Amino acid sequence: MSATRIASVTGRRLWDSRGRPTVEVEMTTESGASGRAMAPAGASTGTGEAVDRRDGGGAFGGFDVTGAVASVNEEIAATLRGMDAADQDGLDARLIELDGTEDKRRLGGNALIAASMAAAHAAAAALRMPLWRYLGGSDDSLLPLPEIQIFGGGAHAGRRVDIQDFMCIAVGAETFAQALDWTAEVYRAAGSLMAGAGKLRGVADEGGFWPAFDGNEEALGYLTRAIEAAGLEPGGQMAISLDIAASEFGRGGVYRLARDGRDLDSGAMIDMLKGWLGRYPIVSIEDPLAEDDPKGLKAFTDAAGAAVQVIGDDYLVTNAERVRAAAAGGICNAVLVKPNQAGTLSETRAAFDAARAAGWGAVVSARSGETEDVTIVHLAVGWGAKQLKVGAFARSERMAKWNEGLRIADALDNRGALPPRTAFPWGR
Ligand code: 2PG
Ligand code: MG
Repeated sequence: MSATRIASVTGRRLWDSRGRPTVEVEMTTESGASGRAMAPAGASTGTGEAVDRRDGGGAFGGFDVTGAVASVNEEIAATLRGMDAADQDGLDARLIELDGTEDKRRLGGNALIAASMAAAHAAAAALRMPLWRYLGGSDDSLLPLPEIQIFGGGAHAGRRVDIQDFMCIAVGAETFAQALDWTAEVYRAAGSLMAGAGKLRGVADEGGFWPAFDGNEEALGYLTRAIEAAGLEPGGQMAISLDIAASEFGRGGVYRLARDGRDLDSGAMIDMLKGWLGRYPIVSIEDPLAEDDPKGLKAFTDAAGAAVQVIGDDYLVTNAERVRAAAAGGICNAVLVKPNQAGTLSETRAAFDAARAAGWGAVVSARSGETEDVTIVHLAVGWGAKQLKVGAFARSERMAKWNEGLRIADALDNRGALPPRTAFPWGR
């Protein structure tokens, strides 16, 4: 008997934060340890992502996953049984080979990522280690700097505004706990400002306030005022981070800003964003141009990338090859790392390693459709990723992750210290 040899693999259908079916995989080892993981789901997806297997048809809007769960219980279980849960690379390679498609659509990216992450949980449990430590963490590991949504938008808020995520980053915080304390105050202040202006309409998919704004830029004014109202110095202590998610409203070099009632070409988009950089304390911008506009992405990075983090999400889709090519071409300077975009943990790790090798930033990220699964927090700490994006400071699928970070912090010698400011583009 080997402690980490896989004895059983079970798939089940559970529900995600949007009330849609999702896949959970539970894996046991011969020593009786078990681990489980659930697949998240995106709404603003890049075209190069691993594809979830969904049933289609009338039930649950076509989002049902009985086929993906069957993939787990039949082919995946039969293949993984007897393999070593601690051999992540070997096991993921078998999963990729078994699926046999370019984008994992046969067995389903949702089935594969849940199985791949469940193996890491099972191996860690069999070795009696917390997952973050099993993944490479040590007593002096650092916690990632949180990037936290205050207003939602885009595909996560019925396109009420075009821009998708208005977030804040506690650039002046020294510990993970302090970053959360400050963010809690900003989130509260933003809610009060919205209520005072008669604009409070509940929350969007990731828990950020529903963006009842008259234009995209109005949200930036509110966010800056919320930082001030929380008693924090905009830029010095709390800065702004945006996910433009431009692939959602830009195609073929035309960007249709429905909320502002205008169409921009790539150059005008860049000018608009540069204007925002001049007027608001923004330190990070994700997907400023669309995935089909690498020239625009490069032009933006050339213009702003020395001072601002430019994150590729839809264009890079957590793919190591794409990260290497984009780094060589100077197309952005950081990558969003989403395990389910890649489809297995080892491919996710490869994309993260490629970013590190290029001297890039890397932000481990949740999806807009989430669950109580906290694997990404362990990945960020264990791998030494310096940033974590999880959505807002509300809704338990988000808070589960922030709270898990606080628990991990308690186990560390430094009690949850963040990387020094000089580790980030805005501190250099
Ligand atoms: C993103 C994510 C999270 P989605 O675009 O970065 O905000 O959204 O999961 O819908 O792709
Ligand atoms: Mg994004």
